[in-house]
Amino acid sequence: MRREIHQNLVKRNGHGGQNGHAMPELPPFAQRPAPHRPEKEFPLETVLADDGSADLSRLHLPAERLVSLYRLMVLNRLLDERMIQLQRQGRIGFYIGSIGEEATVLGAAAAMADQDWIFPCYREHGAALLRGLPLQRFLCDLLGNSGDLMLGHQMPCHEAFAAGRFASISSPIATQIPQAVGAGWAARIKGDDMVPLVYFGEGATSANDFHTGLNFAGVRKVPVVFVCRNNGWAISVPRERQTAAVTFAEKALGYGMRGERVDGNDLLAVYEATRLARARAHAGEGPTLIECVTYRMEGHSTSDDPRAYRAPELVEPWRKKDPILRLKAHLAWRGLLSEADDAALREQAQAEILAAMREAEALPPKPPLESLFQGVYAEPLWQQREQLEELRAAVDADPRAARLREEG
Ligand SMILES: Cc1ncc(C[n+]2csc(CCOP(=O)(O)OP(=O)(O)O)c2C)c(N)n1
Repeated sequence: MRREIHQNLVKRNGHGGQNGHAMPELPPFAQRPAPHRPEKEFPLETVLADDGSADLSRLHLPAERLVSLYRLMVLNRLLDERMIQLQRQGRIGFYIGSIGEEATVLGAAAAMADQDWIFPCYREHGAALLRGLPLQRFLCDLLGNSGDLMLGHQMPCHEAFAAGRFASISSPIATQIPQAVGAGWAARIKGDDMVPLVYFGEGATSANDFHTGLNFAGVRKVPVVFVCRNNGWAISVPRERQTAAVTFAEKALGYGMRGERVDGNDLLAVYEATRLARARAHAGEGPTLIECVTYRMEGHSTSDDPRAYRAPELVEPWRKKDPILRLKAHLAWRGLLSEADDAALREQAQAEILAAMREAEALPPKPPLESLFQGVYAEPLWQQREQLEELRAAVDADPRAARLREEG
């Protein structure tokens, strides 16, 4: 039987390679050129020029959608700035934002279809908002209060929004990669038109789950889009310490899939690369790894101080490449946004954030005790019911119980 299969394979693929697979004709070993030149084969794709102009034939985004994405980028930026301030004031415990990376986050999410699941890392709050997560609910997650969709079970900034197909965030680096591949593989088996989008930082490419996920996706031609946010840093580890490769995009070659390298501060380039990757995946052509080259302008999170390991001069050149300024220049170039429009839109975004924060802070500060095991199992286990009873009794016996009960 085995011999028959082997003979069939040989018949199908011809002789020459391992297991009968045909190998391409190459010059003799010693005369072969170096395998590839990544800088040439994975050039940095840019659509937006420095002056805001762009080849409009490469745009597949209606003007209105572009303006609304710009508005969301601004909201995302102002939200991050405000939340960092609130953390410093002690009103929230922790924050992790995407200042400087908004084009990568929003450009990729905007290019996917509504039915596609998003598997986030932890900097993609903009994508959750794009998928309809109400701002007030996001803020409740930061407070872990009674309005928190995660019922206080997750750490802050680990929102999930099932209604918007935005999957739960896992803190351990890269775990979302095989999860997304599994979702894509399941969709393919079921015949669903669903292509997952998975985000991760360049640091995640050093984790086993990156290899496991990409290898499986390559072998099985799983419909999935991998977006590597190469923001230069994994906390204090610079990009150069993460890989000896020239680019992250070239890693796609080793998994037999297509790799792209785009300017991650150019919303139009990120959108276009993701749109094409989604179309290929949908057409059965398998996965794509997209490296978005961007920069983490702030610390890793509010628990980090980049001054300890990063010279400020390194950040300066990136200020000129700010993704929001670049898209604003483009909108101005096309006559889609005036300075007055921009000022009004910023004012509106600030007001929205303040109103949402006011509403979130007015809610009872804790989810009800009963929600402790909610969503853990379909039906609570007897052990969990018992533990909850014990806890309830302990809370009632505590002199501070009245206050705790008041808080919910
Ligand atoms: C498996 C694992 N190892 C280490 C950590 C600690 N950790 C949290 S964030 C982070 C850096 C990740 O950097 P990168 O993947 O480049 O994403 P970025 O934060 O830059 O967006 C590390 C090492 C973790 N969360 N999980």
